[in-house]
Amino acid sequence: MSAGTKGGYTARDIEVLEGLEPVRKRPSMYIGAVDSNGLHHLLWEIVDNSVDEHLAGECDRIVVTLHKDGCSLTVSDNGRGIPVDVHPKLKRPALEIILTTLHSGGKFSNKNYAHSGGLHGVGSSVVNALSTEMTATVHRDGHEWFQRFKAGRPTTALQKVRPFRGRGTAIFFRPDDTIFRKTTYDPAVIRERLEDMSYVHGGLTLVFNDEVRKESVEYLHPDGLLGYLAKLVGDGSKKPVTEAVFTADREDPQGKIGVVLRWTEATDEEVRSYANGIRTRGGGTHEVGLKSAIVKAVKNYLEIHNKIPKGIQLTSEDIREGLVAILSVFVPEPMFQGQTKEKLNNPEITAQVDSLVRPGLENWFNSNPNLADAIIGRMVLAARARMASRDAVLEVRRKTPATRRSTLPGKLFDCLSNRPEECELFIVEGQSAGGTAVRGRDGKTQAILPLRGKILNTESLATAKALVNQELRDLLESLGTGVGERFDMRALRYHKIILLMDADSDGNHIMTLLLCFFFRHMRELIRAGHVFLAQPPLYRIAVGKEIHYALSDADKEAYLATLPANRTPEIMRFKGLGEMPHQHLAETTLSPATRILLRVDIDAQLEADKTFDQLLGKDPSLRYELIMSEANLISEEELDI
Ligand code: 0RA
Repeated sequence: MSAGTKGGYTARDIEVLEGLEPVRKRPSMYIGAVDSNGLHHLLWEIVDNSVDEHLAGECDRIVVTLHKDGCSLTVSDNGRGIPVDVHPKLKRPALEIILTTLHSGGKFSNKNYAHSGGLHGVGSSVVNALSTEMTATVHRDGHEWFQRFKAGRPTTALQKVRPFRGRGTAIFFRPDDTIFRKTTYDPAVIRERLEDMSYVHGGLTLVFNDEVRKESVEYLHPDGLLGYLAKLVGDGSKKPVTEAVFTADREDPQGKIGVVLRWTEATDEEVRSYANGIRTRGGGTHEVGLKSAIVKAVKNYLEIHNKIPKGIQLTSEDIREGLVAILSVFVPEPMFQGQTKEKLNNPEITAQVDSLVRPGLENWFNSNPNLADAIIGRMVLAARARMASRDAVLEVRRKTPATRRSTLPGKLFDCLSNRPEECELFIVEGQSAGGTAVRGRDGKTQAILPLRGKILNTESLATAKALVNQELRDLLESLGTGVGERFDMRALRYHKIILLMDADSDGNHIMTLLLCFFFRHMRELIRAGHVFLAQPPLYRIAVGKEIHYALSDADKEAYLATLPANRTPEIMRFKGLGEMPHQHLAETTLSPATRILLRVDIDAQLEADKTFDQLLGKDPSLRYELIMSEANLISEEELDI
């Protein structure tokens, strides 16, 4: 930890803007939404303030504690402590002003690039406004200080509690359950974010105490991004092409950029980017700069050394295949874009990243020719594989009658409506199940796509190769969005895409392959909440006139146990969807009035990543076991009734 306080701070530096009523009136304007994301946003706002202290060189440890109730939290740090001196005009302590007004805090208005994402210091008062209770405990100026708040208003004055030698801040808050739909925090989400932060802010220790589950973890990675890359490549799922890692760093008044990368034998490309410490899953201008710098550096190197492979046109995709890269930038005023604010939109950063990475990478190649040759060999292989799969695609095209081309696939039973919001696509397995579904559906809004052939395991395939598979191509044509670079969510023809498979191991396998395809190649669909699992019943149990459907054996047993001894149930087991009377399928699984759908959700993305690797990666025995025990991708709370 570096010592010394940059520039004296006084309460005068705080520019007061307004009170907190607007925040309670329109919370979503400040935190995005009052859903689980918004709830977690509160925590990130508080943590970001502590991270700012770290970036100022004043704090090296942040502790997040989730209390027993599962919804209240304490965030503490060993920074300078929130200032407690009295504002000369407002005659109130700085701490109280910081936590009760929408302000631009003094330390944030000096255009210091070193602040984290969030709301640049307005954050903690927003959290206060949306909490039934908040307390601040500050160690500073030789004392412990304390103040309590309710819904953004002080309920005590700032108290000088006792003499105290250390320094730091602890903020406790309990989100307001009259504002949030659900106030319980997800420990997996918290852990993932804190772990990410520990890599991006190398040297900062982040601790998570989960008092609900009585668990505690500590994240510290002094070697920062390099450690992150080692983790991404080192778990055995990706074989590196060379041992060498390329790194580049720059820090100047305009910002800070860090890059680490290496090539692997994997057939996908994995770029993780961050802006001001926040993961930018949607990429953005910084990622564009990185990708184009890499491509240009490789092309320049090939040209200068006369190494352009003969008869092969290397595309950008070939060059970046197998690449694993981590990019972290800090900019003075980050602009985030997109529905989930996960895309960086600062135009100036593209050229800054490019000018760091391009010459650096060329240099790296020039001074390590053997390594450069190995990496280029990898790219040539990628190009060959691509050309082979393109030929395969053209082959299938030629066999398809011209009239069907670029229209909907012949086996799709489309619905009449062309309003995507109300349209649903059921993907079913096999012709007979397809027949049942077609008879049971509401033809106005429900379309059926029966899959007849095998679905390719696309876990480790580039998208172009995945689409050699006829079934996946039919699926894609039905959806209408296109894929990869050309993916366009606005063209989506159905807002609900529902996987309807038999409740047996084959059905599970197909479902997993489809989920894998969506996850690896059309992740936006899952993220936007368009992908669902249907839940067809396994049993129909009739007791007199009363009908009960059971989803599983356990479900059946549980129901039978509730029956009085004198009733004899009539139990029917559905062997498969194909053998189910279509009326039964309609009332249990298809009809929006009576069905229950599970929405597929990626809460902790890392977890999901791992699950698919395990499911569809190398080891087939592991795979089977996991499929049977079901991927943990499904949030049962997200019910659509
Ligand atoms: C305003 C000014 C200074 C520090 C902080 C706020 C501060 C805020 C938080 C929130 C959580 N932990 C925090 N630690 C510090 C600078 C104070 C100075 O110059 O001494």
